[in-house]
Amino acid sequence: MTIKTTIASLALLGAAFSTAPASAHSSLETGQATADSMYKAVMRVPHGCDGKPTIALTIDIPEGVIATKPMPKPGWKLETVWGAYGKTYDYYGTPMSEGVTQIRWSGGALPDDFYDEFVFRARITGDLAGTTIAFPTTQFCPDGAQVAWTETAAPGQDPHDLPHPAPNLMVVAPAEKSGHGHGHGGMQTAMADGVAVEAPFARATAGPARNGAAFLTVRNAGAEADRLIGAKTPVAERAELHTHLHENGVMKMRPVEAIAVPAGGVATLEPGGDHIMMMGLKAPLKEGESFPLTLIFEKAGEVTVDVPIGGVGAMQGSGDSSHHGTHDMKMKSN
Ligand SMILES: [Cu+2]
Repeated sequence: MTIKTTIASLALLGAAFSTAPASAHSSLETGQATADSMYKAVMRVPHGCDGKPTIALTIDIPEGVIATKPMPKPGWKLETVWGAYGKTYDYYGTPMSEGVTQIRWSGGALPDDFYDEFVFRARITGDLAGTTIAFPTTQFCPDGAQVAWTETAAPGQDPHDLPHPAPNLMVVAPAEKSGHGHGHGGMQTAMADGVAVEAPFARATAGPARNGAAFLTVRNAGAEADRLIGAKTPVAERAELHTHLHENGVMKMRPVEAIAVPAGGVATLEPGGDHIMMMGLKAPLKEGESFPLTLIFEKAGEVTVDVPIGGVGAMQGSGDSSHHGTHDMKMKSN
């Protein structure tokens, strides 16, 4: 393969270029999905054909992936091939025995120097829990040539040795959604998919304040980075992810889209830093009470914790503070 640097195309692509994968293989942006849930697949195609544009692309949908819906792409014609599934699946109470088995985008052009993404949504059925599935993907070129990402590893073979591996998706069993708090010194813990939420607390609200803040620590024992992407609670109209910024010597709060939780690392939401902002409280937050708060993670899904309410200026949970940071966590990582 030749390496070309085209200054004009780099400038044109701007920020989008920085998200191009390091590998030149076609791959799924999110390589892990939960069984019995909807999955948004973003197929990343890092180049066209060898020196020529890719003018069509197909993705084969494996058995057990149902209710597949591709996203139309401007400049490309979208077609689907339907076929019978190997069995009848239950789709929210409706039997489903056939559906999309291949998606085809055509009539567009992905120049060899560029990167593009092709998107679809599908339900990953429970049958696939604990397996790795492949989405064979083929790029078609103007002269009838193809770049086929369709190889799967034979038993005992390292998939990294394949020159053109099919994009893979690892399917994990559904996470335990019921956070089981162990009331150890006031500490609450809940976990899903290797992500543990520790020591949540909120500050009591003063007088008529209609907004409140909650703080907690997220520990990620998994091998993959995750992101906290939202929160909800029945005690407020909405909950936002916020951070604090220093601007001209003034501390300001800003909503943020997500809070990163690095693989094997921790995200700390604490006073003066990142926090969960609860807007439109339905009642004041009273010291000594608690409320449920659901945290939404990009990969681990939803985790609900019970948040104890401390004083107006609380800096940590109301439990025995000597346990803070020394608490032994039990983690489930699957
Ligand atoms: Cu805030």
